[in-house]
Amino acid sequence: MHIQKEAAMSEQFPSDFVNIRLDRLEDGVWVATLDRPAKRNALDVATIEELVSLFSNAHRLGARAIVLSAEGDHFCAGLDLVEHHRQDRSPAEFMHICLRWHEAFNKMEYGGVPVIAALKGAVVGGGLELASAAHVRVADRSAYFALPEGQRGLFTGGGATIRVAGLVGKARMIDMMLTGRVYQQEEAIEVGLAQYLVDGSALDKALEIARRAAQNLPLTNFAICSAISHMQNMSSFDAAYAEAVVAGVVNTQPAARERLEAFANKTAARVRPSKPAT
Ligand code: 1HE
Repeated sequence: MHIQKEAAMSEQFPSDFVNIRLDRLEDGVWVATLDRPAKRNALDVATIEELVSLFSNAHRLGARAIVLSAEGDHFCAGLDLVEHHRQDRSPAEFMHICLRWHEAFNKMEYGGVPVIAALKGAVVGGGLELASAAHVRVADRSAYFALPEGQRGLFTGGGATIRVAGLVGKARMIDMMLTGRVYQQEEAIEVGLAQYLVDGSALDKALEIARRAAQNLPLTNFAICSAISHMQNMSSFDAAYAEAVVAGVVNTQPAARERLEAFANKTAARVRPSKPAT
């Protein structure tokens, strides 16, 4: 009975999505594509609910890694400003909107499934908040990063004060908001907004990273893509304790025995310096 219910749920998921397209590839790699290019993938209420559903269910439904991509020339233009303008929300209503953003982005960051963002064009406002909840960010040469809220009479509400400040430091975030400063290309990498800059397609590189990550054991990836974030929220003393507990569980998992045996037998790959760029 229970199994039937689960199966029915997984069949439905995510057939009711409108603004996100989901392609499940081989080996549990999923590609989730923001699919509202006519609105530059602006995040309206419906899209945020789809993100909550996607990232709440992905681990349970067998995703081993997720590439977060976008249709059109731009990754994401942030909060749907037209919807926000038309709705004329009260402070309490907008607070609850922000709480749903946090639900979506927390499920993404703490959900235990590696999320690799493939970035292009505008990665701005709430779009940068979304990207900063991913575990790895890959930018192509068209990608540019900004927090235009300051100029629009707004403030960030989707976690930028935590995640963007965490990536670039509070001084840079304050400057971005006060002046509308835009980061792109090598400078964006230098300040920590993305970890990879590619001449070709960010999606191809993100897929390569996702496929590689998906080869790790799921419990190991769960720890990497959940425990590290949780531990940043703890005192060093408590984080060290939590690390020991997580390592106790992960480092003794039966599935790891084969990999340890291969190392002991000298059949496993050794860690070597990467090849110098040619
Ligand atoms: C939008 C949005 C949007 C585009 N909400 N509809 N974010 C921003 O301040 C970014 C606002 N957007 C832009 O600066 C530009 O639109 C872009 C640089 C992203 C793209 O420029 P462009 O020239 O390719 O497109 P466009 O002509 O400006 O817009 C095309 C359509 O997308 C148009 O709709 P149309 O029906 O008139 O064709 C735009 O209205 C629509 N569009 N961006 C709604 N953001 C939880 S707090 C989070 C705080 C924030 O994120 S504040 C938002 C910051």
